[in-house]
Amino acid sequence: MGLLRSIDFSVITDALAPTFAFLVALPLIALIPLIFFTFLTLAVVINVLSQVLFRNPHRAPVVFHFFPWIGSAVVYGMQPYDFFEANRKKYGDVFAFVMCGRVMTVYLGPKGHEFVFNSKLQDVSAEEAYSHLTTPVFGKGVVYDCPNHRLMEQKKFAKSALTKEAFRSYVPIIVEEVQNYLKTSPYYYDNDPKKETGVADVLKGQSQITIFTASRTLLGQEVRNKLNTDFADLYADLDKGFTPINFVFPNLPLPHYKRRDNAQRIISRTYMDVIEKRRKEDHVDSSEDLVGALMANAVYRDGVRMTDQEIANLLIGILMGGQHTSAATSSWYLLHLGQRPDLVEELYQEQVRVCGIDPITKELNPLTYDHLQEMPLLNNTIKETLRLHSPLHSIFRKVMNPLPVPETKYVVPRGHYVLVAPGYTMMNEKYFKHSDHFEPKRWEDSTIEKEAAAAAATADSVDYGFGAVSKGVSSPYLPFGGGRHRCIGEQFAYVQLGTILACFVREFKWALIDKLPEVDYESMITVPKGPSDKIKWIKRNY
Ligand code: X2N
Repeated sequence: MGLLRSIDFSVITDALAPTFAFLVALPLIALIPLIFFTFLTLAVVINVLSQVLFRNPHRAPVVFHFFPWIGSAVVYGMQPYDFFEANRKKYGDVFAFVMCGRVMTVYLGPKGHEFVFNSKLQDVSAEEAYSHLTTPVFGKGVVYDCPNHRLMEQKKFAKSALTKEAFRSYVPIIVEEVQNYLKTSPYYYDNDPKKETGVADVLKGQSQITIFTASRTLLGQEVRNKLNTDFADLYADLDKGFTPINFVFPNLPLPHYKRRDNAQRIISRTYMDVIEKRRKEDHVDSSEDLVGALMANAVYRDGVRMTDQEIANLLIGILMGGQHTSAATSSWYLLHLGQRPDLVEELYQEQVRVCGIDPITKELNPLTYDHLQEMPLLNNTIKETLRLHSPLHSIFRKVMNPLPVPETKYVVPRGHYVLVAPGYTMMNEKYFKHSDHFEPKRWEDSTIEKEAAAAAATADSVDYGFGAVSKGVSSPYLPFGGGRHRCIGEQFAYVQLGTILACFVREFKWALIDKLPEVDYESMITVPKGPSDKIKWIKRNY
């Protein structure tokens, strides 16, 4: 026994301890993924069984999905229109799908437009669907972070800056901004007067042109001048907060969320400084730009005045909305026209016919707002681009009260969402012949498209507080939505997009380098997927 006692076992156990510890721990370490996969498998099995076993006759059929919570998010997120088409074939125009914990009831086609855009205010809510995404980007108290009656008046205030007179003053400003950009941009003349041809990255170029033209016309020279400084980087930070990930996960403790919040504070502070400076200098002109109009008019019907912070936040929201949509749409029309040099020539001839050539300088006369109203091919090019590339592929509302789905026995329960996709209808062979062809002339007089759109538009109108909008929203062509949330930017968009296109047609001939790019549905707006969004341009010498 003495011998045993004298041997120091601790030497042995110390040496073996780590191995023992590992051996003991091994099942523990393996245990965690084991638990996880067991749980996941169980969740999947329960989820699958529940879909197979239970079918609630009062609910729209739910698209089959393996994973709870995620649901069909990935297949929807990558190709929403294919997803809609595949499920329309299985279930018809009304079906539901799970997307990141939300149950979305889709109603496709013109009846779906009516169902979602004209549902009663108390039954569906855009604020509940969008505010978590838009409020951190725009700021508080505006758009979807206020009662709907306030939004209706904010839209009225903003529209007071979007008059014909305002547009008349915006056209030469947009021309100047585009020409200045083309002269200096590395994608175009790159400050080299001898440069006659080059390759341009369309989406990047149009994003720049859009922000310069929209800021200069709507926010004025003070803000436009800041875009040449590192202030522009703040827009990029804010922009990165406006993505589908933020729609799914609105606030994560990640750097890009902090940069978004920081950018919102600095940009809105900058806009408030401009407002205070103009007020101090007694320079408040409601017809100068959007800033002037809001400073002069932003008093609600009940006498409450919008604060400077709210005015600044509304400016951020409007410019953010207009930025993505116009940058995408002008990118798409340049890319489509890159395959149609015949149309570019006809657009040039339209410029010559409508604006005329100065007999002395032999140059085209400067473009005016009134000229734009006389250019059917130019405007139909924009119209056709929006038909094929509706900037928003899905519009959502949260259901606040049980919502019966017309012509079905389904009721959408409170807490679910409804989804409408005018973009799907506009690309449907049933409503547009050769729907996948880019054909601006389909909108010329005496075509069925023109009549269909006109018929829907003549239906009587209704005023939600920001001007008359068409009551009927069952037109197959609704790129600007409908109902109380209808877009107020349509006229501005046509002036901005029309002027930019006229500048390009006068300055260049161009062609696609590659084939037409795929559509990237994974960003907020349907943008061309790089890197094939390039054009080769040549300076037009006559
Ligand atoms: C994770 C596929 O990507 O595997 F801006 F004053 C200003 C627009 C809101 C779009 C929501 C979800 C996509 C999941 C993909 C103003 C001018 C507006 C109107 C799944 C794997 C903003 C969210 C996009 C869900 C699609 C809200 C805009 N006129 N601008 N998996 O707009 O009006 C404004 C209004 C929204 C969305 C989505 C996925 C007024 C993936 C891949 C990944 N969507 N999305 N505006 N998904 N994956 C605006 C409406 C307002």
